[in-house]
Amino acid sequence: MDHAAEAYRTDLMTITRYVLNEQSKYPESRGDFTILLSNIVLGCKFVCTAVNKGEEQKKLDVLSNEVFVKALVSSGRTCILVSEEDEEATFVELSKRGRYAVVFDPLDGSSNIDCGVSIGTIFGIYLVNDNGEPTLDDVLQPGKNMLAAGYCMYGSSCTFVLSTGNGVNGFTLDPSLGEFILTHPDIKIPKKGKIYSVNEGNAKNWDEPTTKYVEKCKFPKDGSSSKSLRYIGSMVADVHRTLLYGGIFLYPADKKSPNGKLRVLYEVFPMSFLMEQAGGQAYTGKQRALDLVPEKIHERSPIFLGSYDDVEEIKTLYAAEEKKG
Ligand code: AFP
Repeated sequence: MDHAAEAYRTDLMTITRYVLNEQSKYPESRGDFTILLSNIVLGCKFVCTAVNKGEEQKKLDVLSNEVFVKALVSSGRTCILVSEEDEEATFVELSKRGRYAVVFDPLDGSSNIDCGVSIGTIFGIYLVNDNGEPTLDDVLQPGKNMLAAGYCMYGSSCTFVLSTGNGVNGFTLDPSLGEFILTHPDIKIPKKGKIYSVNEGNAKNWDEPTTKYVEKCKFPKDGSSSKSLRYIGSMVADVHRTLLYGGIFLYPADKKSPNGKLRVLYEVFPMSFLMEQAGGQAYTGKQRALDLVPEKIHERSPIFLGSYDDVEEIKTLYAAEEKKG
């Protein structure tokens, strides 16, 4: 890389410019999505600053939720919001209503805040076609119907990863400009990886396919090398590493939590959307994750996501288990 040229790069692809470029491919588009996304980006910048100031967890959880709800409602482009922090969905009042439904976790991994581990915001966006009153059915849709999904990671740098259904791109916040600049264009996950990521403390309660898979990661019998274990316990950070380096992230079902821990709408779906867009796969143990049709807004699902070949292996183990009956 020519570092001198990098240091003085003058043709900056900001996230807004990127989304405007994408929008110009659709002549019927009215710029609503660009406005919506700018408001999400604004929320992320605010949370980034608050996280860097070292606010305590409880305060940050509440603050982040407030910031995103206010930014999304005031965008005038949303009709329904589902937040991890709010038990009920928010239906936007008529005068501020738009065509998009946004599902989000304002601050995922927040139990890690007080020790400075990377945390993040995760979001997914649906387009609501009907002109009638919005209903919960507008968000209880399979993840494959999402128009866009992404996350913002608050770590050693602030990174925004976005897919509008046309690949995955990563942007890094330049604090001096206050802008997210495209730094990771067209992210593709390696076809196979060397890392597995799971909370092994739950191993005694796992089902057979998960147990066999993790055993295989540690003691492969086909002559391949063992995989390394990396687990941060903050989904955005674990998924971000998986996306860039390859491998697999697992939050399986177990005897105590038959549906796993992670939430379908604002954890499983957005991350699965990004994985598929980057060339990987996402599987629930029963089906392609994005085909799942949620029945409740805070529903949970087991999830296996990451490099194509690694997820293929776990799918094979579940298929064999099903055959056994
Ligand atoms: P918190 O938001 O309570 O920290 O939970 C984080 C999370 O939802 C997700 O970000 C992690 O991947 C997962 O939980 C970690 O769960 P375990 O602590 O059970 O491994």
